[in-house]
Amino acid sequence: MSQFLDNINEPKDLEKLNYDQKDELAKELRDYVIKVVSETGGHLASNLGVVELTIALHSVFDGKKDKIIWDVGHQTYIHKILTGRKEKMNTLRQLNGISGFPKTNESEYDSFNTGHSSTSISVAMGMARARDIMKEDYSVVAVIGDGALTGGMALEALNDAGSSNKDIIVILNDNEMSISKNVGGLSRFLGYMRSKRFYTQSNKKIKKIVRKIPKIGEKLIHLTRRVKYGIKQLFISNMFFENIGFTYLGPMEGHDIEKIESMLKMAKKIGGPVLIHLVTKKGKGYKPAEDDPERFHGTSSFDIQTGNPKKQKEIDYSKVFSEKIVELAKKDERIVAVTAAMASGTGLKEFKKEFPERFFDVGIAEQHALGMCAGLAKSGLKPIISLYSSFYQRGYDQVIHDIAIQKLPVVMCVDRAGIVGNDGETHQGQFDMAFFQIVPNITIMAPKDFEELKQMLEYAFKLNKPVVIRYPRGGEGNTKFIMHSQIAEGKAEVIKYGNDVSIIGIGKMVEKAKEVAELLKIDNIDAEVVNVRFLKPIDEKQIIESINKTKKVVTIEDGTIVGGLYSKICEIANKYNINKHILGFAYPDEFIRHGSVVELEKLYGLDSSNIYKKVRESL
Ligand SMILES: Cc1ncc(C[n+]2csc(CCOP(=O)(O)OP(=O)(O)O)c2C)c(N)n1
Repeated sequence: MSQFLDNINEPKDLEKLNYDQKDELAKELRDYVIKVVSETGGHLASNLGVVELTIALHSVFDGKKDKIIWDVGHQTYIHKILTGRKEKMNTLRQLNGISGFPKTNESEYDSFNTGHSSTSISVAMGMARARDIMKEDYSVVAVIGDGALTGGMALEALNDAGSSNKDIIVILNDNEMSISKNVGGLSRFLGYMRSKRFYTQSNKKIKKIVRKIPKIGEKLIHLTRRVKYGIKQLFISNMFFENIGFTYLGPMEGHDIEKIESMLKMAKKIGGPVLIHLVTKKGKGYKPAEDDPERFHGTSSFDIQTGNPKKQKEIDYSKVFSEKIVELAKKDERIVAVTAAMASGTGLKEFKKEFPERFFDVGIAEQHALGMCAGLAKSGLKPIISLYSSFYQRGYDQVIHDIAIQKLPVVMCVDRAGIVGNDGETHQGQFDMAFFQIVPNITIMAPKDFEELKQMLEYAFKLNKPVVIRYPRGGEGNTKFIMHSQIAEGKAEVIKYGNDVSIIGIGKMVEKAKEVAELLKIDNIDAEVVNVRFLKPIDEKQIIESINKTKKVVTIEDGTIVGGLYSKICEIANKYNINKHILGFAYPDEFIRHGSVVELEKLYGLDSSNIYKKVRESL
């Protein structure tokens, strides 16, 4: 029983509560969200940090009419609970359940879909401009973390918004953390602002002075932006946000609902671009998350009492990468490693520990990270960068323009390639094979298991050119293949010879190819299994040899059907005038929703028993 939460079914219900009751509601919301995430897994620490802010936002704004855009969107669990999805929270991130990110098709209170970082201010600016052109009347609010503010897109948008004079409110949720501790000059600047507690100090001084001015009195505090700006400048030097055109309010304690509400109301009144700087605590109210906000940024299910995960993590691809890259860097001091705010997720934390001066976390800045790798490579070092597949989308031009055209030896590791599962459509890594494949000068590899990843990493540095190595999330419990023939550029590996059907797999799907071959064997169907290893350059010779001798060709990949392995094999067959039906198993040309990887593989017919059935039927 939750005294207040039980009676909140929509934001309007907040009107009935006074501030003490809202504080109680905040406690109940925290307990509820901890309970939910302890079972479903998800982004806990970020949500615990925005409880008061979310209550205040829904108290001041009309979420159906006004537009609240949540940057990244991983911090919207409280928002979901307050906007009619309380009862569905136990389905969070599960197949057919509610998403872990805002979804416009889930609720009219979700005004924009997010998932990738740093988009909110751009979107808000678009909405504000549309509102004014269409002569409509609503507020536009972007809620952005200090981590997300390190992304180039956010800075581009700030630059535009500052000079626009548009009514837009940016709420900077500053908890000093990205996933790990936030980095960079901007983060240092925010730290400086926080330490000064400018707003409270200057605000008191301003009030004192203003009250002394005859006749004008109190009202002046709220009156015009220009006056306020001028007065503030008397006390605050180095006002970055003010200087680029924002009215800056803050920094302010971000867990005081009453204060946040009054600040929001003030921002509405002031008009023009306003930035409210709130200082919050990531993980607030749950000791294990306060003590280790990084681990509780995104967590699997855990025990509430201890905070310990219910399932201990086994070795996975990121860990294998982590160990191997440290081993290689010990032997070659020209190896340097780069990440864009994902040191722990990608497994680069160990590298950082071992070689702090050869490790660079540039913040949520994939474009800069890749551009910087080009510079490192051009100047004689051997950069390796690890980003998640879906975040390479951000740095695509840097891959083409800065790295590939100049054939610079950058090793680009694509972690979370293929379907990642519960984070859903914004995070699925289904496109990388398609978008890397069309770029000239790049070698693309995908290991079939952990051992092959190690070999590929070693090999990649020898190639002395742009290399992509893609591997999936997890990998625990996957087949460990016995066979590991030596890697050679553009050479596939035949795992099993056969005469009836050629099954060509890539990366983790080679395991499925092997399982399908074993199932077909029971029916006396003799399958050949090819581990293609290199999507580019692809082993045309081996592929032609294999498909020429069998009756049927099957491709299996964990990416989109458009432009990946299947497309490549069709191209080869056409090029050499081989007229054979090619059965492609891949994800369809659509965005793949959330659910566990196993469930999604089943749903899209990519589990071995379905592939076997379909191949059997087709023969
Ligand atoms: C383009 C992109 N790169 C990386 C990520 C992974 N990511 C998700 S949340 C996050 C940190 C966000 O930090 P902040 O904005 O400060 O929010 P907080 O969780 O601290 O509240 C990162 C790096 C992402 N979502 N999008």
